[in-house]
Amino acid sequence: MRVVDYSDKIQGLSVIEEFVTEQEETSLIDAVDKETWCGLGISPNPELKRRTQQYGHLFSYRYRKVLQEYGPLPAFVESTVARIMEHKLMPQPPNHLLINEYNAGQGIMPHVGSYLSLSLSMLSVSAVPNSFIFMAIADAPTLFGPAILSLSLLSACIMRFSSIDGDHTVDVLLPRRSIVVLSGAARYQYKHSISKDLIETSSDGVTVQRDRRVSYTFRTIIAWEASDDCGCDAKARSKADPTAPRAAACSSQMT
Ligand SMILES: O=C(O)CCC(=O)C(=O)O
Repeated sequence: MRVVDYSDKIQGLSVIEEFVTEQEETSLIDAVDKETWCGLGISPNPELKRRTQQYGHLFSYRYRKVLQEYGPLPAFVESTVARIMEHKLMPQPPNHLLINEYNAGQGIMPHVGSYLSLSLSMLSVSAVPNSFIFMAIADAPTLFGPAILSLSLLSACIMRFSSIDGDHTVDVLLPRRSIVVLSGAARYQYKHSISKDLIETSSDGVTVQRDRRVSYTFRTIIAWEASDDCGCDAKARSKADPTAPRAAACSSQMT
């Protein structure tokens, strides 16, 4: 394992390379390929334009809330979760695992990881308070805890981080079998996205040839339902007090 610390570019952002071995990658892929995928017209979450699986809890993109507790995360992910906790990458064990599959032409639109809000009628629609401080002010709990992790399997990709005030963009290489850790500003003050391109070139000239990519995203659900306060004045808020962890941003998960 090798930690690549991006905190000089974005506070709270790091990538741990070789987080899982090749053998572990194969078992993680075999495990999900035996399970049922949803998305692309298949329930739950038929509206998603890529295939997904959820474990621990079922989050509905349509209703913007957690609908069901499935139970503990599956056994095939136990050793990965143990490693996450051993390295103190999350303050609390994850209770939600989202698996995304990206094939040719599939990516994910810019969104803040604190909230998976969606409107079916628009591609980029909603934003929410996303800090504990702001939660108290707005009485609007966020759904997920302060660290979000995503493990890249089968393919590398470039994740683009764009500050919610639009002033700063950083492209980060997520190598195959690495895990990216989003906390602090990376988690609350930046949107992240992945392009649909099969050949991606980052702003600093790194080129990635994408293949089928499967990501395991680990989160801790802290509330089942988020506020309807869409926080559309997020930009104004973050400009007003850029140091406070209270920025919100528009999010979209539709692609
Ligand atoms: O695929 C990834 O690594 C990120 C997934 C993600 O950001 C999400 O599903 O919200």
